[in-house]
Amino acid sequence: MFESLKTNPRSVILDTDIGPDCDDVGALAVLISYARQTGAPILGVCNCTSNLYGSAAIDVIRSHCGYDEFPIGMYARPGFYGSDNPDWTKYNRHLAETYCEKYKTGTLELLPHVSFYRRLLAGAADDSVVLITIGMFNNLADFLRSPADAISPLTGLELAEQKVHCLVSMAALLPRGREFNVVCDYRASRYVFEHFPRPIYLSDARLGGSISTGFTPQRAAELPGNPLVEAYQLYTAGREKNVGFNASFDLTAVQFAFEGEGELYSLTAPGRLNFYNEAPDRIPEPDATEFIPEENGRIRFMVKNVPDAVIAAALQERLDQFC
Ligand SMILES: [Ca+2]
Repeated sequence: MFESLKTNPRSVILDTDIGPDCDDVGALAVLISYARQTGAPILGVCNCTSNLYGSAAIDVIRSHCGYDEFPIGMYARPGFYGSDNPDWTKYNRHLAETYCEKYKTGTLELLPHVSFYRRLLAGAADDSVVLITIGMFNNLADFLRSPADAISPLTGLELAEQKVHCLVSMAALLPRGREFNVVCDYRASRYVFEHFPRPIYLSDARLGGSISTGFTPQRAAELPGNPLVEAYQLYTAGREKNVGFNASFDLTAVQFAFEGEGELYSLTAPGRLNFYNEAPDRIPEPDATEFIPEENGRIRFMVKNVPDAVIAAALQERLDQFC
């Protein structure tokens, strides 16, 4: 049985790509809503891209939601989904430049990703942390591979084994296919799925893709200066329909971490992810995954128990708390 954060309010670390899609902003707001309600503290939030606007957006959303006592980490290498592509800066640039004083004055404190994980986990009690990833796996893979250092005599894998209860991720496809968060750094993804020493629970891209949450343009006009609402408007601007609304991929992973199995979700039997190559003539290495049920497997996928509208309404209620 999955031990939800509502039942046992462990600390949470969120790892997000906050840029290529706007559901990361919604997921962070939902996390803060649940953290307040349950008392499960947010230990830290880490940006897995090289895009500084994303880190500033984390700061803006946490301030807006009134929960800013956690450190922010950031991928320490350049060139990974950075600020050079307009598709990755549709809303985070606006949030940074409009609302983030620390960004504007160059005083936003950011921990390099490996130190972020090592410091937070070294200081945590055993089995006390739930990791939630809603982006690529580069941060987590680098941390797991990290050797003992001045921060901790334990390796990354040993810290994860000792301090982390489980990993909840928005990633992969059930039963098989190529999914964005996995494909973007498939070597890192593979390392995590094959070596992460604790149970892994996945919200696959098909689960959240049909669950719509957001804010109508009319509502947005009534809520000027709300960075959460503006992120959704900017990200969806120019669409032919449903402007202001977006798929809820990342929000469902956060929701499951807190709600667990029950009214909304069940879990598949355990298994593992096998990497395969869908197009060996075009793709250099296996970057697609297929779920192989296996009695001693560490991975389970979430399954919806209720119609999309029920899950959407529960998520929307949490987003609306910050309007
Ligand atoms: Ca994401």
